[in-house]
Amino acid sequence: MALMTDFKTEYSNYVKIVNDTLAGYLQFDDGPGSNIYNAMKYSLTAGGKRLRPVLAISVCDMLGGSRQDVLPFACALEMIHTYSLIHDDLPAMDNDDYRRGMPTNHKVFGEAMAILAGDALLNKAYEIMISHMLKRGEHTKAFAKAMDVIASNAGADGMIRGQTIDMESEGRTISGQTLEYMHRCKTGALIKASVLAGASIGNATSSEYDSLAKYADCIGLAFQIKDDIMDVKSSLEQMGKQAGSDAASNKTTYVTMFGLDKAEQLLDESVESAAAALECFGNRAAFLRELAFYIRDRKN
Ligand code: GRG
Repeated sequence: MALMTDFKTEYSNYVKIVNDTLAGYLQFDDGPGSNIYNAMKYSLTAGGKRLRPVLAISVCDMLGGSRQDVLPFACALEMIHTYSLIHDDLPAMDNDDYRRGMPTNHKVFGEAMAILAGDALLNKAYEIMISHMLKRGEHTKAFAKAMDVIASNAGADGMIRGQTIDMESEGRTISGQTLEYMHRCKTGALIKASVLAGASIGNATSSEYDSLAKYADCIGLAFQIKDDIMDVKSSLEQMGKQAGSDAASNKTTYVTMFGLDKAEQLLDESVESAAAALECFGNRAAFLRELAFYIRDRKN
């Protein structure tokens, strides 16, 4: 299915709102130590699809929620995602030289500053969410619920757990079950947090929340399978990072485990299931439905 032009325009509009809002959060003076902001800004403004904030905002939009309220949470999600990429690229982890088409943070600012930039982005994310909650003084429960889902999915039972399994399984054979669990944590958890934060701020009913959780699980899986497929099929130019890095580090992926054809079939199935999970929203979910196909058809 070809992507609708409307979808691409709508997606770019969301990205613009996110980028403009992020810029506002990174104003700084040039006093001692302000270089930390240069390092944070470098990775945060290096590009990227902005998938997580786009998910949070579009889910909230679909439910008729407030843009003003969802934006700080959307930006916080992008900051958490960017911190994870900076740390993932460090010599102690994946030791990557390129990210988002540019030299990695530690290549430009040095390893110690890259660690701090990741830490500072993580902190900034919570500063932004908490200060928005305090400023608004109403809907506190919805904001707290969004923060709870973000914190738990980004932490030791979510993204960081996935990264731990990834590190520990390098060079070893893992089962299909462990592979799926690893990706559900490492990649899927923050994607799910993005969808559910948007759902909380948009005041989803409990059945809407459950449908969106199902959608999020399916696109999270699809995202990872596509990532694995691109790792064998794409070039550095397309991906903005070294292609073939999974094979080089002897990692189990959907492609090494199932072969390319089966991985592509699993990808199609996850995207179809994601679309099916949105049925209860009817036409209101057109953008989110297209987004699932975008995840399958993306080139980077
Ligand atoms: C170091 C705490 C810690 C966690 C790292 C997210 C992660 C866990 C590592 C990133 C490594 C990686 C390539 C994971 C596969 C999927 C993924 C998250 C890709 C990058 O996300 P995109 O494609 O990136 O949304 P952009 O640059 O578009 O935002």
